[in-house]
Amino acid sequence: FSVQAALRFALERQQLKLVFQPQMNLATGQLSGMECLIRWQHPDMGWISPAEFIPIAEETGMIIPIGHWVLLEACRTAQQWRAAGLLVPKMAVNLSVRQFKPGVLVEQVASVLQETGFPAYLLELEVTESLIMRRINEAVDIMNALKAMGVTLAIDDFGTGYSSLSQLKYLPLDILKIDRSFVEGLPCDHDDMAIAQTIIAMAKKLSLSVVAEGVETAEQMQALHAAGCDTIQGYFYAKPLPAEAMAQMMQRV
Ligand code: G
Ligand code: G
Ligand code: MN
Ligand code: NA
Repeated sequence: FSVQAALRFALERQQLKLVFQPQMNLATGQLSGMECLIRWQHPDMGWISPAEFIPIAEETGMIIPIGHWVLLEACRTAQQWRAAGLLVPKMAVNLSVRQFKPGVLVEQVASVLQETGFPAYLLELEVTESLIMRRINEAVDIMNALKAMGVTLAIDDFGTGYSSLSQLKYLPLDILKIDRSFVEGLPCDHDDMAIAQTIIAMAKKLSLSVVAEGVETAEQMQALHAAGCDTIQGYFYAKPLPAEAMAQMMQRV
């Protein structure tokens, strides 16, 4: 019984679930967005982290049906919230490199938006640096097509890959997410502080909005705010939540 078969089984038997992590706008203190994260609830092994199974899903190609399910389930859930009269903020969905295929991804996003009725302007897609740098030419075309549909684009785990902001200026990005490894040491670690301040200042000059990940303390939040960061995500504000708990954080229209 291979892991690939187990993943296919998991998808068919509804063992895959989505959780939603709220994001807070630092200027207003209000909910301003959320990131959708996958979980595997295995009947014997309990919760399995995506850090463990996403790489296997990528190797085996299972990321294609799983990625489609994530997008569809996320948009369907968020559209149900809207239909129930909730003020739904922007929702970010993670994409992996294997999903970034010409002739596949753009069509898939368009069909999911059409099928669910979820508006493109509320959908944000997160891509990692390594993804973009590995397939820069294809990536630019796909990203331009997604932008043209009205989707927001974010670069995830920024600072952990090989790209520089000078390369990023050629990409149609809207948001840069600072990796939590640089947030961890704030505000005491001078190197982390310098890196975070530099990333934020340069992102601003490129007109990108900045989301800091993994914010766990008030001190980290204050340091990021002072450095000009727009938005935070992390345990300090909220953990990734089941759909019902996420809905409770939203106001009524
Ligand atoms: O939420 P957690 O820390 O367990 O996530 C671990 C990793 O799995 C993160 O890098 C996150 O980006 C990734 N991940 C979570 N959900 C998805 C998803 O739906 N698709 C992809 N490709 N990666 C995801
Ligand atoms: O790689 P990506 O940024 O997509 O994944 C975000 C991951 O970070 C998720 O797995 C999520 O569970 C995790 N995460 C979210 N907030 C915090 C936090 O405050 N601290 C830590 N250590 N991890 C977090
Ligand atoms: Mn992410
Ligand atoms: Na990240």
